[in-house]
Amino acid sequence: MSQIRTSNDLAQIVENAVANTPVHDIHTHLYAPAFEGLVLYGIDELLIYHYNVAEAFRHLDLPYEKFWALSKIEQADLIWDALFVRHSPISEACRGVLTTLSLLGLDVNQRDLPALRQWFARWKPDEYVGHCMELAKVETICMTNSPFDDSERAVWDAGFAGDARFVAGLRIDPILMEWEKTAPQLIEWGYEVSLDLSGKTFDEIRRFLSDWSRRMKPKYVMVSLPPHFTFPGDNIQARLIEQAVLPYCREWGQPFALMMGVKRAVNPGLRMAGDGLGRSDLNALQNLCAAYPDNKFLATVLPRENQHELCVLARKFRNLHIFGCWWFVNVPSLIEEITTMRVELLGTSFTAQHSDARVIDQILYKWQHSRQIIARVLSKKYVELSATGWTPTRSEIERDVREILGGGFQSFLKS
Ligand code: FIX
Ligand code: ZN
Repeated sequence: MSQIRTSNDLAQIVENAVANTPVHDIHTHLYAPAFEGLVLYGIDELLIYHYNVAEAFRHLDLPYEKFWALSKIEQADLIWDALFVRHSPISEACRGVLTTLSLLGLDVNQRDLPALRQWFARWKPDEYVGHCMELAKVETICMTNSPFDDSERAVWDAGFAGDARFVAGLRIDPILMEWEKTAPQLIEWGYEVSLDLSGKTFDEIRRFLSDWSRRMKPKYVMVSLPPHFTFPGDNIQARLIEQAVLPYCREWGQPFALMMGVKRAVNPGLRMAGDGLGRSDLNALQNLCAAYPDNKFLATVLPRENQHELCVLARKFRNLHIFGCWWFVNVPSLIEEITTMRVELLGTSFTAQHSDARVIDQILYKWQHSRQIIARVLSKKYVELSATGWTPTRSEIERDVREILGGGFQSFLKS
């Protein structure tokens, strides 16, 4: 067994392992190139990412609707001016744009937006997706796929041939969060459901999900939930989960992914940038894991205040796999805190990060920033381990890193 001697050696090995292990990005809003218009890339898309929109409006003094009426290029110009020219781009989202450009080999110091636009114009989407995945060392990307999205559905209807780099995740928010709007849609598509959940409703929702499962072959079914979500309960949402979603998941062997704690449209004028967060009641997740040992659950939570409780829940339930530092906790100080806590409470049995990228280029910065932090956290832990006399080998470290960068998630899917 090759022994690693000093803490510097150890840090170097961890850094290399974390930097070079290909990741499975298990939750994104990215699409395979075949989805054409849904594939976002380039400097303007990077600038108008909703994280930047929210930050820019702290400096812009035009009405929201005037901003939305502008072209993407005009919106990007305003954001560039507000966040990069008039102030230093030191927020995580702004730094992310610069890390991305720099990893693409561009000179950010020129502060030359037209030149950046020219550079991106030469790329074709398919080549560019491959280029970003290679640079970011991302092996597979899990999309967020909604049968309720008209432009996306058209691609599935046309018979999407599949793309080995992309896997599907079946999104069901419209069913669980907006049943009154969704039921008529399902009826129109030929499913015999009723607003009051009577008759064949649950069977028919399962049939709907199964039909889409055959098409999409999703790895899991997912929903984002508000802070007030409770389970069990005498409400439509809880009954749909209990009698349609969970039986479907058991039948297809798919985990149910809960992304908890989002408060939609706190400021509707900001559109997608207007969502906030609120502390969630994780008893709901505990009740699900305890009552349904034959179901598998994936979970990530938005509020910092829920992170510790989530770790403890994962210690109690092996049918729960926790993942990622989602959205407002995907900032360096909190990634470090959350990842440290997870390692201390769960060892390596969690998935450290997902990108949530919407623009393909973002996988560059999101993974680069997170990898640096994950490496730092792990190095510290292996040094502490060595102090006991248990010296980790290079292959043990590489195995562990594979586990927290997607390998553990894949084993969980197979379990
Ligand atoms: O619900 C989700 O999947 C969220 O990640 C998104 O709705 C959110 O807009 C986002 O992009 C966060 O990173
Ligand atoms: Zn997301």
